[in-house]
Amino acid sequence: MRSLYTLAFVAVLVVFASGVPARAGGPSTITVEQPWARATPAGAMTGAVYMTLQNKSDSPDRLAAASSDVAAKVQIHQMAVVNGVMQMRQLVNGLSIPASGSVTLKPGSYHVMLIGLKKQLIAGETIPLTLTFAKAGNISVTVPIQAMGSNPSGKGGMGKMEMK
Ligand SMILES: [Cu+2]
Repeated sequence: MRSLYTLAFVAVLVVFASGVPARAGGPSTITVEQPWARATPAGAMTGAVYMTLQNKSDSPDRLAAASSDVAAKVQIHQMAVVNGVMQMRQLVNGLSIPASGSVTLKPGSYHVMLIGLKKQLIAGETIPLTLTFAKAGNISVTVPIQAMGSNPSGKGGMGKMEMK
């Protein structure tokens, strides 16, 4: 009786342990590291989300689309200096992530653009974001909101950008 009890206990442990690797979003070849959104001033209609996308597979993948409950539309954007003016444009074909490589979305560069914000992004809160990859499929992440001053370069605020 005692050994049977022990056996049952071990079986429960095994089931529990095997369930652990199944994270939200399932086992994926893509990991989303250090996602963060920049806090917005009251009344702002747009916001930006940054992160590092790590591709653990030996074939390239592509961030094709994104969505969030807090924005009417979510696009993948790139910022670049064109004729001395910082501009941003939508990457209509998405953002490529090299095989066994990574891409970092950061201020002044690639970002996920929230358009038609339904609420102010307040530091300390979080927003949901679903990323759609060509191969890895959908990955949902919870994105912490950080203060507006958290741009490492201290320049290139969203207010200075020109929409192309
Ligand atoms: Cu943008």
